[in-house]
Amino acid sequence: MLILYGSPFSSRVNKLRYIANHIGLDYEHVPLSPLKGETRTPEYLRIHPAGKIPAMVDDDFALFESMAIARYLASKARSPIYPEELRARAIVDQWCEFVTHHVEGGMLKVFFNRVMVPLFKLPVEMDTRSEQDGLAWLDRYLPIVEGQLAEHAHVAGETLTLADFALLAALDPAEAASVDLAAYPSLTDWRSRMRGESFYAACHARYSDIVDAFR
Ligand SMILES: N[C@@H](CCC(=O)N[C@@H](CS)C(=O)NCC(=O)O)C(=O)O
Repeated sequence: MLILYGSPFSSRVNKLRYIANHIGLDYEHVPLSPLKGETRTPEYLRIHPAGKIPAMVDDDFALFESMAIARYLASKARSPIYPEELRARAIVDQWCEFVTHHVEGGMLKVFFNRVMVPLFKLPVEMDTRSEQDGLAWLDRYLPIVEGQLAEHAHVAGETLTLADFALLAALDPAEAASVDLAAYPSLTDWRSRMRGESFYAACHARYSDIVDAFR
């Protein structure tokens, strides 16, 4: 049995749920929350030694790090969202890395400071410098993704790949974090197409609904 662990508050968890739904994998979702201490049990620490989400168990095989899990799921299903041809796969990996480090990295700095710190009364001060840094990252890196989507139907070219799921999940916190994406019309169009897909609706209508449920 395939089990995906992690709260739907985590966009990295949702990335894997979108992928598993798209591929049509039979899986169980166990929505453990780090904020409730549910990822610090001895059982879970055997799956993820740092007590983070997401993590996955496939029968007797455990894995953590969301992109490693994403690649495992797609490869297991031999899905075209992770092409086997060397150069096609390298291009998908390139965009997955770019999106994860720069776009997700920027968005999470903003989301953490604007939403998570006040919402969960975290024992840290809102860090304006980190928030502004996140916005600067988005200002620097989103135009590059916009340029790619102005020329191609998908992030890594003309077909749906892991890079689309990585970007979709990375951008999910935008509304909740008041990050305006209107300056990026091709990205906005791509995003509404992706959010209209059944793999997304099987998780939620909008990610902001998940955040609002905690308000
Ligand atoms: N690079 C990791 C990041 C994992 C991560 O930091 N997850 C967050 C939630 S999105 C978490 O578990 N935070 C709680 C903690 O650090 O204890 C991945 O992509 O899986």
